[in-house]
Order: sequence, then structure tokens, then C-alpha cells
Amino acid sequence: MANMENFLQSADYVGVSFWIVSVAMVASTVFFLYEGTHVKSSWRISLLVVGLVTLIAGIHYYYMRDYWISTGESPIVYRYIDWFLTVPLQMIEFYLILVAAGIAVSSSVFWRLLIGTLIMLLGGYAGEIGWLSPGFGFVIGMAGWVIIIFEIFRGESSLKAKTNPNIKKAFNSLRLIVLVGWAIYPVGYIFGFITPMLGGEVVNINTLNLIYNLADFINKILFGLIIWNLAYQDSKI
Ligand SMILES: *C/C=C(C)/C=C/C=C(C)/C=C/C1=C(C)CCCC1(C)C
Repeated sequence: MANMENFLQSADYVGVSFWIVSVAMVASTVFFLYEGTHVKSSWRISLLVVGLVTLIAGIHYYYMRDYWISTGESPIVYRYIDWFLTVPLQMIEFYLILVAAGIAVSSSVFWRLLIGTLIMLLGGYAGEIGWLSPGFGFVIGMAGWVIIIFEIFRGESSLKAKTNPNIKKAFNSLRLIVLVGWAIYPVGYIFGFITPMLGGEVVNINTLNLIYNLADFINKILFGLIIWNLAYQDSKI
């Protein structure tokens, strides 16, 4: 008999979700990089950045998928290395779309977004690998997210974005991603770590990974499509 446990099984629905997302990341990378050559030159760097985000995620998903299929464990290290690279790139994107529209913003906008991101991810990582209790890691992670939300809803970038109607629209969609799309991650964490512990059970890695995979699909590919649409509309005229 062949060594079947190294291959995807039909009953492994979390494995199937890893598989689908890994392929979707590769396909969207090709799409974003290709489309980047067709938009107005001021938008090219923005599309390159979203293509890099899905490229980095795609590489990590191939490893996460194999790790999951052959061990049945949560690929925590791969997942967080991916997030530590891709979330800052997405934060740069907020800055880039303002710059692409010719709006001057100070670089402190980017630094505030980066600091919020690092606090958010370090809190989550420490909670997941057991450096901190899952509950305490969660509280730190939430604090980082609040810093980001504050900057894009009330900070300098939000005030500057209001000055251009096109950018205002895009900024509103990106805000929705960060507020609603990103909310899927802490929900995954709660279902994976907090609720099982309240019931005295171990971590629920199936639900955790399924929700994270769905969240990455939405927040990387949909995020990229919003930027692509903005670039596309702006290049037509
Ligand atoms: C491409 C990857 C993205 C956009 C990842 C985003 C991750 C988050 C928004 C994670 C958030 C978390 C909290 C707000 C609380 C603590 C646990 C985390 C790290 C899952």
C-alpha cells in the first residue's frame, strides 16, 4: 500500500480549504502582476504590492497545506511568518494609494500602522504558541488592532483621504476590510482557543484553521481586487 497519509483525504475538509486557498493565491498573483502592466503608471507599484502579498501567502500556503496534511497539526510558525510579512505590506498599501492619487501624507502614518500590526501579531503569536496565556495574548492582539482602526478611521490618513472623492471611496472599502474582514481572525482565535478552554477542552485546531483560511482568502484576494478596481477605474479616463 502507498503511504496514504501524505496525501489529501476527502474527509479532511480543513486540508481541502488549505488546498483551495493555496491555488487561489497563485492564480491571483498572476492576475495582479499581469494587470499591473496595464494600469496608469502611478498605480503600478500598488498592484505590484498586492501581487507580492498573494505571492508570499501562496508560498506559505503550499507549506502549510503539506504540514497540515502530513502532521494534522496547526502550522503556527508558517502562518505567523506569512502574516508578519504580508500585513505590513498591506499597511504600506494604505499609504501608497494616497501617494498614487497625489495626496501628501507624512511617513508617521505608516509607522503607526506598522506598530499596531506588530503588537497585534506578537500578541496573537505569543498566545498561540504558549508564551502567554491565550486570553492575555488575545487582549494584546486586540489592542494592536484598535491602534490600526483608530489610524484609518480618525488619524491623519483618514483626514487626507477625504480630500479626493475617488480615493475616499477606495479608502472606505479598505476600511471595511480592516474592520469587518479582519474581524474574522479574532473570531477564529476565540473559537480555536478561548471557547474550548472555557469548556475544559483542548484547542480546536480544525475550526481555528478553517476560519483563518477563509479570512486569508477574503482579506488578501478581495483586498487586492479592491485596489485593482480602483487602479482600473482611474486608468480608463
Ligand atoms: C493576510 C493576513 C492578514 C490580513 C492577517 C490579519 C490578522 C489579524 C487581523 C489578526 C488579528 C488577531 C487579533 C485582532 C487578536 C489576537 C489574535 C489575532 C492575531 C488573530
